[in-house]
Order: sequence, then C-alpha cells, then structure tokens
Amino acid sequence: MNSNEIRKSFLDFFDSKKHLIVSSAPMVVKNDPTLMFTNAGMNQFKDIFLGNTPAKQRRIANTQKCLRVSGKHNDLEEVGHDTYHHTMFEMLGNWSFGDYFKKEAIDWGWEYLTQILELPKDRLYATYFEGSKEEGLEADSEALGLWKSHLAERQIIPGSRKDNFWEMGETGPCGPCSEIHIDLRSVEEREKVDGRELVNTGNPLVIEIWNLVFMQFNRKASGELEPLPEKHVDTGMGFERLCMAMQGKTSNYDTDLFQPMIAYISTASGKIYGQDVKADIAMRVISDHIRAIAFAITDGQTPSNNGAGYVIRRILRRAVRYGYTFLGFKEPFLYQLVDILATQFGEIFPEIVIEKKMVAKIIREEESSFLRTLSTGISRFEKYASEHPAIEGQFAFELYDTYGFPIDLTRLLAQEIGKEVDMEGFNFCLDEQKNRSRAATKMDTGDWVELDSSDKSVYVGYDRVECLTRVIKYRKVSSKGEEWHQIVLSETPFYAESGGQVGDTGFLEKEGNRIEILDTKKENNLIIHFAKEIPEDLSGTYLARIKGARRDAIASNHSATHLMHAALRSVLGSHVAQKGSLVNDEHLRFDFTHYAKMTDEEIKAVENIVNTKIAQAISLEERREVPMEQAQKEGAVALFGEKYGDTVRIISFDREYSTELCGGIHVENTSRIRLFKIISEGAIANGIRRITAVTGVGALHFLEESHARLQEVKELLNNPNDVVKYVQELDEENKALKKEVEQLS
Ligand code: ALA
Repeated sequence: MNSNEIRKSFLDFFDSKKHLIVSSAPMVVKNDPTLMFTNAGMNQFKDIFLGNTPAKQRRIANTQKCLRVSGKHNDLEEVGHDTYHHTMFEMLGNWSFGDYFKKEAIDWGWEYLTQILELPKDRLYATYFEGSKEEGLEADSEALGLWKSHLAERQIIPGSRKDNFWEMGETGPCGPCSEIHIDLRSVEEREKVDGRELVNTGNPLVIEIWNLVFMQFNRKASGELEPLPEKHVDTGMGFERLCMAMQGKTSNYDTDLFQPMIAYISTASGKIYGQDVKADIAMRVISDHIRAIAFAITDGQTPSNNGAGYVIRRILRRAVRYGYTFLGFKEPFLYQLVDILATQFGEIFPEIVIEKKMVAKIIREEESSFLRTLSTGISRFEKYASEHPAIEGQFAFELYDTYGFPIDLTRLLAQEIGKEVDMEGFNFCLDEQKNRSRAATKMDTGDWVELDSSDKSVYVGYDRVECLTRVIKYRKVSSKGEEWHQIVLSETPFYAESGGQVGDTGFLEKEGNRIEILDTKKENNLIIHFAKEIPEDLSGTYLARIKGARRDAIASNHSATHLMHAALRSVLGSHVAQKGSLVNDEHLRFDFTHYAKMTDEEIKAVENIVNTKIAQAISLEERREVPMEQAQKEGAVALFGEKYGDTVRIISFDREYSTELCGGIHVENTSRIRLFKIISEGAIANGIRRITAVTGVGALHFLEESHARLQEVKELLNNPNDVVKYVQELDEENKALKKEVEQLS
C-alpha cells in the first residue's frame, strides 16, 4: 500500500466504527500558553478532556500534523541522525470522549493492525502500565487482561511511568497508556535476540507504532493528579513508522513519504543516497525539515526572531547548514522542495497547494539571508583562526548565537585546519544563555481555587456589555516578576483576545467594591480575566461591565478591517490573503500577501472604497451557528491556520461586498466607523505587506495632527500662499547655491 492508501484505510476503519473524521488542526497553537506547536493529536481536544467544553461528537478520528521541537516532547537533535524520529510527523488518532474505553480501544487497535493491515501478529508487542507507588497508582490489570485475549503472554510487557503514563506537558490531561511495538528485524536477527528484550531500548527496528492513552487525570501545577470528570481514549499512531512497517522498509526515509524528496536532493547535489554517512544524514535532515518549515508557514507561523517563529527559523537554518556543509548547496535550495510537498500532500492537507507560492517565497528569502550570514560567519572564523592557536568557547558561542552556527559546524571547520574548540567554555556560555532565557520566560501558574465546580462559563458579549455573574474559579500566576490573578466567571461580556482583536478591559463590581479587569485572554476555550488586585472573598454576585468607549473603538477598527480587506481584494486582486491582523482601540494593523509596494493611487482607491462603504451606512449582518459547509458555499473568507468548528459565525456588511468567518466584535452599522485613513504601508517579509490604519476619533486626531504640522511648516516659511510651490523653489535655490559654493571653494 502506498502512504495515501494506508492513511485512508485508517480513516475508513474508524469511520466504520462510527467515528466522525475531522481534519488536522493547525500545527501552530494559539490559545494555550503551555504549548507553541501541536505536539499530539489530542491537543485540539484538550478543553474537552478537561471538561471545559462539551464534546459535540463522542467518537472522532483524524490525522494530525504534529511538531515535536520544543517543550516536553523535543526530538530535534535526533532527526536525520536516526531513521525514525521527525520534527513534523503525522499522528493518526482515534478518540472517545466519555464513550468507549479500554476494551474497544485495544480490540479495534488490534483489529486494524492485524486484520485490515495484516501485520504479522508474532512481530507485535504490547506494553501496559505497571503502576507507581509514588503516585499511588495501581498496575493497569484491565489492559493486561484485554491484551491476553490477543497476544501470548511473552508479547505483553509491563512498563514504567516514563513509558506508560502519558502526559501532554507539565500540567494537563494525562493517564496510563498501552503501547504497541513492532519488530521489523530480519528472521536471523530475531532468532538471535528475542524482540521482547528490545522493546523501549532505542533499537531502530523494534519500535513503538501506536500509543493508546486512557485519559483519566488532570496533572495540576502542584503535581497532584485530579480525576477528570469523565474517562476518555486518546490514541496516536506514528504514520511514518506505520508506512515503514507496511512497506517492508527499515527506515522511515525509505518510504514513499520521503523518497521523492530524497531523489530530488540527490539529483541536485549529485550525491547518491546510501553511499556516504554524512551526506545521508543531510538528505534526511532536509527532507524532514522542509515538511516542518512549509507546514508551519502554511499554518501561519513565519520564521522570525522570537518565540515560535524563532523555532521555525532554527529548523530552517539547521537544514540550510546541513545542505551547505555536506551537499554543497551554496545557493537557496530548500524552497524548490515545496512543489514536491504540494503534490504529495495536496489531497490530505490542501492548504499547502493553495499557499505554495507564498511558502516557497518566504523560504527562499530566509535561505538567502542565512547563506549570507553563513559565509560572513565563515570569514569571521577564518580570520579568528589565523590569529589564535585554538578556538575559544566564547568565540564558538558568538558564532552560534550571532551567526546561527551549530557547534558541530565550528568543530568541523576547526578540525579541517587542525585546531581544537574549547567545548567546556562553549557549554558554559550556552548554559548561561539558557538560564537567562529560562528566567525571562518562566511562568509560575498556581492551581485553580474553585468556588463552584458545577458551573460552565458562558460568553454573552455579542449581545451585552454588562451582566450579573459569579466567580467560578481563580488562580495566581507570575511571570517576568509580575503577579496576576486570573478569574473565570459564570457569565461574561468580556471578549477574550483572539483573531487579532485585543481582550476587553473593565470592572467587576459588588456592593461598592471594584475589581479592575486589565485584560482578557482565552486558554483552552476558557475566558480568563486578568486582575492585579482581588479581594480575599470572591463569593457572591458581581456586575461585570466592560469599558464601553474602548470597546466601541475596537469594534470600529475591526469592522474597518473587514471593509478594507474586501477593498484590497478589489483594488489589488484576489491573491490578497490575510496573513495577520491586530485590532485594538487605537488602530488596526493588517498583513496580507501582495508582491509590490502599493502606489499612492492604490492606497487612495482603497481609502475611497472604505469611506464610501462607511457613508452608505450598511447594517451589520451577523449570523451565528452557520454550518461550515454552507459558509463555504457562500464563499465566506476563511483563514488558513485557524481552527474552525462545524458551525461558524459569519459577519457580513452587504453579503455581496464583505462576508467573513469571524468571532470578533463589530459595529452595528458602518456609519459608526465615521472615517477611515491609512497611515502606513510597507513590507514585513518578502511578499507580505502591512497596512496600519485608523478610524473614527483616531482618524480625526491623525488628520488634525497632520494639519497642525502643515500649519507649523507654513509659519516657519512666513505663510506663503502656495506652500508646495514655495518649498519647491526653496529646494531648487538651495541646490543652485550648493553648486555655486562647491565651484567657488
Ligand atoms: N497522546 C498520545 C501520544 O501523543 C497518543 O502519544
């Protein structure tokens, strides 16, 4: 079976077991401060496990794009050096939300592997949780018993907390798990050493393919395990490994998932895969990393200097560097592979096809700039080496930090001229930097103090700006030396930051006492209100009220963003796609794809269209809970990298003119925006432009200020009748005088 057939067989199988097949969530995580990237299929369902959101369907299956390059699950250093770890990989998963549990999970897993895929039973092993005294948890005898009906006892192995108790991160949903491993060694090897001995020992051919997690607990910040309201199943199967097993290969890179890429790299570099250890590693690194980079960009994370963007930049640089050093790629190369990805994955992840031009452009740009740094760094190295007997740790660190040189590259360069790198010094500098950044990003999150555990939090802010409410729970968090209190309310009019729109601010009031809410954010679908000061007793009924004038300014900027988006598409063309957006009470900022600087005429045309729409006083049409299918049929503008549910909210200002999927706050009528003015337009990356604009009072202030500046200039020039003409003459006179002075001197 080829990889597409294998993937399909998994989804078809769980479809036949009454699972709803959903698409992969974006790889870039937005609403969870504990995660940068999706690291497991279950991330998008975390709020269901925690009981924050009810499950709409109790059985779900999919393939999920995952990235394990930061945080608790990080495989980056292994990638390329071994044959079965990846940065980005697909995780096939089936879920039960409070529906079936261990029996069905195990029986169906077995049925799929042995009856549908017909993998040989004697090569399969299952592990189960042996229990933990420390945690006060018993061995999972239920899983053991269930496996006994499928496997001989020698194929069932107890496992420790490390291997058989799965946790998403430091906190969050977790539970005992049961893994399925496969032995892919030759018959002779298997006769020599029993596969049982090699399970979970790091053997590349006796590997885990599927993890069945029985979600039962929430790990709290205190380390305590708290039982979840319901029991769930979360499974994850490594798709690339499954393909290796099914296609009779001994490396993931030998499957049809990677071979087209490796063949292309091989032709381009003139090196044959399988002949030179280092070139092979480089080919594996590139064919792996290009997937992570391209899909991260497609899902909205461009390479940048900090946070998640920096992780992507580091992966890209790692690929460039391996190509440069071991395959001789001195010119941008990676971007050429995007086409192959689009052909291979277009069916299951259509976003890569639609975005491929933009993705390739961004990658190419990054490559060029890093290749320049790389050659500057190499010159720096050569100069330094000619003046010093050895390479000091501090200098190696500078190369690493400023030029993105991994230490093995510096060592390689040193080795070539017979010099040593002071590794102790380098590691010291590296540790120091790690400690610094750890201290800068450290966040201590206290456990929730629950006042009312039975209650759910309801958002009423689309219809109201105030409401009566109660505090459900609160906790203390501290980061970067600041302390905050986070509060969850039973009902709230506060909009939580999302879709580019900032969070609301306002007050909670009870009997003359006031708690000031300084920000509102979402975490796993919970709306969290941020306060500096809270009273000791938070019980009782509060009036929650948002700052109305600020909210009106935000709504005005948000609606103007929609009007401008449509205007940009009509003035510049339908290739304009939103790439980023920020809406606050002062301005709106909008990033979009377009390949040239906008001319003054184009800017004016966009302003005119938007101001005409404002003058036409078009009423807001807001539709909630529209089935996604219908929204698509209507051609509502959706964004890649956004996770949408089965039903969506649609915002239109004249359906023919502007219709977008949006969860934000808008004016009731475009006339409320009053005035729209673009104040800047520029490039932020190759092919991506940024517009900043103002509306309403903000636009008036801008015009007033511009006018005042002009007045000042006029006064400085003694109020000429035509100031422009006057300045032109002044400029010409100045040039003539300069020339004369030059001649004279
Ligand atoms: N969530 C489990 C894992 O990632 C299935 O292994």
